[in-house]
Amino acid sequence: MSDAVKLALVDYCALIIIDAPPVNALSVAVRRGIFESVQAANADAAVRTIVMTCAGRTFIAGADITEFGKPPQPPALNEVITAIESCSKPVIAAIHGTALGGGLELALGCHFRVAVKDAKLGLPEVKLGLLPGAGGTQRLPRAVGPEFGVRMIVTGEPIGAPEALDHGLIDEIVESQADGAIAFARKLVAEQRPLLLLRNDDSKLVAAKADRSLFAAAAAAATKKNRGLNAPLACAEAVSWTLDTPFDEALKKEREAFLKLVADDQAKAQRHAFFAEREAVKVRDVADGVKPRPVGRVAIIGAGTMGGGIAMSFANAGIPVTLIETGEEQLTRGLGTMRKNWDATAARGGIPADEPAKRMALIDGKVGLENVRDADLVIEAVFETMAIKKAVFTAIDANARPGAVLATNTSYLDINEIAAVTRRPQDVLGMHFFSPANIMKLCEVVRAKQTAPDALLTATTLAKRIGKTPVVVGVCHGFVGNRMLAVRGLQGEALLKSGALPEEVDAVLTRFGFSMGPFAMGDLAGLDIGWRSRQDRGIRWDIADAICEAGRLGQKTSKGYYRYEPGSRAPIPDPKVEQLIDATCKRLGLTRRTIGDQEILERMIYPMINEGARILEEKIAARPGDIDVIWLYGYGWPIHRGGPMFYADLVGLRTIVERLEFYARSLNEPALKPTALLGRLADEGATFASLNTEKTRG
Ligand code: T1G
Repeated sequence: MSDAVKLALVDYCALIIIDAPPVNALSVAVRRGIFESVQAANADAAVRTIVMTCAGRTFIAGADITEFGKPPQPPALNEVITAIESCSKPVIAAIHGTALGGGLELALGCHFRVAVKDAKLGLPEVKLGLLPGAGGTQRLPRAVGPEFGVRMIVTGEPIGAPEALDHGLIDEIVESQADGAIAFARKLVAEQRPLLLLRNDDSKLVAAKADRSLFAAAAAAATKKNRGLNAPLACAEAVSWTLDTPFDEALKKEREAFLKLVADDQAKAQRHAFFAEREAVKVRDVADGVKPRPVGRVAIIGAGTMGGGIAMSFANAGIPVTLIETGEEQLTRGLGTMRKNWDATAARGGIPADEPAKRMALIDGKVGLENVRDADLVIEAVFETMAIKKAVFTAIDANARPGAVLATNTSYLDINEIAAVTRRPQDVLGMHFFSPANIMKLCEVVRAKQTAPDALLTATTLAKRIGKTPVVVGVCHGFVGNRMLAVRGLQGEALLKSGALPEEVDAVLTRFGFSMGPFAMGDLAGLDIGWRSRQDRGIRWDIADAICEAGRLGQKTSKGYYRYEPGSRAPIPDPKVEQLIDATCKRLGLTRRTIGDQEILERMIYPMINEGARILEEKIAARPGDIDVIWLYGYGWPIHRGGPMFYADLVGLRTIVERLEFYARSLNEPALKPTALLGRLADEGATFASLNTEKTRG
């Protein structure tokens, strides 16, 4: 037996215990250990039942993703499951924590499944650009029905044990997994219950076989939101084989479909995203032994859109919040918005009906900055001007308790300058949340020159505790995400001057996979925000500024780069915008031309990649994978494209260098010249991935 899998005997029950931290993934050692243990237990005359359980915090969390892309080693998971199904004795899966992917597929090969109440069960392969590759597309629908099965597999969302029991995915909810399973096994023996394998049970397929429209409707609903991803459609097709293809033949087809997907760039991108996110949250260059400071209460300054969203994030995690405003009216408005948002979520069934009141009870609304005194972490989310930030930090410094971490939510500003107005620069850092702050996962944690390591760890630890993905970045204008966004925005302006229209640029980026193009996004956010920021810095974007000067500030004025019908958010191309662009270009003596889609894509994306390389050179971001995570979770970069730096490796750095050099010359734009790092990597035939950690090298 391998160390990862042990075999014990309890009365006449063989206990197969998988112990492969951190999540009992099905590495080759684990697969081999299970395979040998099942065969040994089945051959042992003293054994009458077999229980499969895991040590540690969870049941098997799936195949070992680090093995993907490498030569497969026997036994394959399908062989292990077949060995289980070949047992003449009942095999019971004892589930706690999560049974995901191959872990659930293995449990589906068992005769019975029991789980503790807070266990979760799911097939999330679609989130890795895959489909369940060890019989899940054929066994799960036989357990829960094809309509519910296709929804689980296409969304990849897990379900809890109670719902699993309701749908027949598990046979019983037990107090503790191993003891509960052993007791369940005793019952089986006493009742002489027949052994029925899912592979031989088509009882839940009868209705859908008789009326294919049932399954077709469920599959269509599940794949409706699919945006250019291959895996969801492949998942739905594989599940449909339960209705018309014999089990073993369908298993072969499933394997072929899996192998096709796993080799696909989309799956590589999603695997990269999975590991890059987990690497990004590990704070580098902090000495061992440094611990985060304890945080019992958080003070949020500003109850507006950002402050309210941030306060909700902490209350959602059960952390008490002091919400501070300058006046009762602003406070009441902010609290009202939070309550309305929670009520709406409860009305949709997203949280229990009594949760809004419980979470509101965690929010202590106060007027006056002196109320920061009880907080261990203070987050400022006030108006985005340096003067106001400095005034607020001066007041926070005068009132906050010693050792409190002082965070600013600024999107752009120099945090070293803000820290300098306090007597405690070592406690000052940035926590840049993204709107809507109670929804968006990304939090850029900005390390200023004097930020103490334990203050930094306090911010990243707390961000994770409230379900965010914290990425540590350095101080510069716009940090990482907004700095690259500004580069893309400038290229968007340049493309309009060259001859493109807003709807043409947006169409290229939505086809690339963004849910919304930059011009429609600008209209949604409000064009005056960027306009004011450019004015503050003495920068003029001729067309963007002309649009604002014409009173076209976006959806809030029913017109921006597009026009909007009353009550509608649907962007409609507006000939007046084309006239405005033409007039501006004529005034500037520019001749516009037709711009092709490929040129639009290259001029919008490659300069961003170049800026990402510059950010790495300046050590504002530690790894290319961090930049990918920031764009995936803060700016809606399409998951199946892996992030800007991952995408650059797919295109090839040599190609990107050549195209940037071409545009720099032909457009007379020296800023487009490739950075030294990009040029060096291209010359070496290297990739950005080579600068990542081992796991995120793809
Ligand atoms: N393989 C390898 N490593 C994994 C892993 C996996 N499946 N899951 C997690 N890890 C590592 C992770 O990289 C991190 O490592 C550590 O475990 C803790 O993870 C055949 C083909 C289980 C809900 O998609 O959803 O089965 O950074 O930080 O927040 O059809 O991990 O510490 O070095 O996420 O407590 C399908 C993926 C695979 C589940 C736990 N399974 N994992 O969350 O910890 S494909 C999945 C998760 C498959 C079959 C197909 C979560 C978790 P490090 P963590 P967590």
